[in-house]
Amino acid sequence: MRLVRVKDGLEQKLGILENHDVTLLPDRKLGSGKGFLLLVKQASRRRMTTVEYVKEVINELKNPKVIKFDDIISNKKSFRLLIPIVPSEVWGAGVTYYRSKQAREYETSIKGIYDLVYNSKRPEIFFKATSSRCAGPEDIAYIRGDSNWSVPEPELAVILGPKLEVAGFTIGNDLSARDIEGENPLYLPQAKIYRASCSIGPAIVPAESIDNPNNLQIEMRVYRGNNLVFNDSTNTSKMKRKIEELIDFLKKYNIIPPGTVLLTGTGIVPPDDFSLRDNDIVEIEIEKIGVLRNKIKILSS
Ligand code: DO4
Ligand code: MG
Repeated sequence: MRLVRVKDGLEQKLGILENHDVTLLPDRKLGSGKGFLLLVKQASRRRMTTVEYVKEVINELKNPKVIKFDDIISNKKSFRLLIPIVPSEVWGAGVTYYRSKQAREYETSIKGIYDLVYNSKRPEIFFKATSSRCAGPEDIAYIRGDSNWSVPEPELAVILGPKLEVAGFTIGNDLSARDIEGENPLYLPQAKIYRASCSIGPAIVPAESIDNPNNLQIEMRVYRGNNLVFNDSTNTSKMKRKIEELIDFLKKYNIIPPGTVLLTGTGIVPPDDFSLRDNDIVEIEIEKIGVLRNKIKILSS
């Protein structure tokens, strides 16, 4: 079972995606962008899993509205896919895969810092975005106008529940400017945090539906016109840190609001001469979650 958020005419609704059909939940509160969190809370009050509770909610619907997922993706009949959660905060973990460490060491002139963080007990955790800086599935995501070396970073995204437990999973794209990050590590916030630099979606999978998040296949494809210009894959089993370890460090001495999204780092980095261009299409696929697709545009100042 997967949860999606859908614009249905003027209304926003949470939908339950099973096979290729989406059952729209009529309760408006659930369409608000905090709907998944509300369901998790309601389920926990009833001592049920989120999946059990959602099944009960669907069974009680009289004349449920069921639509085709493909109609939403193709914007048919005034449906539109929305970001599945409106997160208060998005945080990122960095250098959690060997490939990321290697790429970071290549791009910087200050050698050794990424080797250090890869091997240290403390992970790299950074602030990535607020909801106003996020893009949803099928939306435009941006690269900075003052960067000549920008890349997508396909990452498993964890959604924290009311008790900051792992409540669900989705996909994140941690768009980053490698030239700005490489020039000076203190420029990291500028390399990472800007308008629509973080895309999230297309669906949320409740945590209990994924047996082992440390073994999920991730694939990224970049299309330029009709050409596939980059394609690579990895698996979350290659991550050096465990998800719980990253969450423990994120929570320590901090105030993390429920519904926060944590991006767990990238294990795919395009070749060093690759940069995203205007109108590229980035597709990130994670098994059991779906495909997050965005068109890329260059931000003007
Ligand atoms: O310090 C760089 C951040 C790296 C990153 O975002 C990643 O590994 O995913
Ligand atoms: Mg990243």
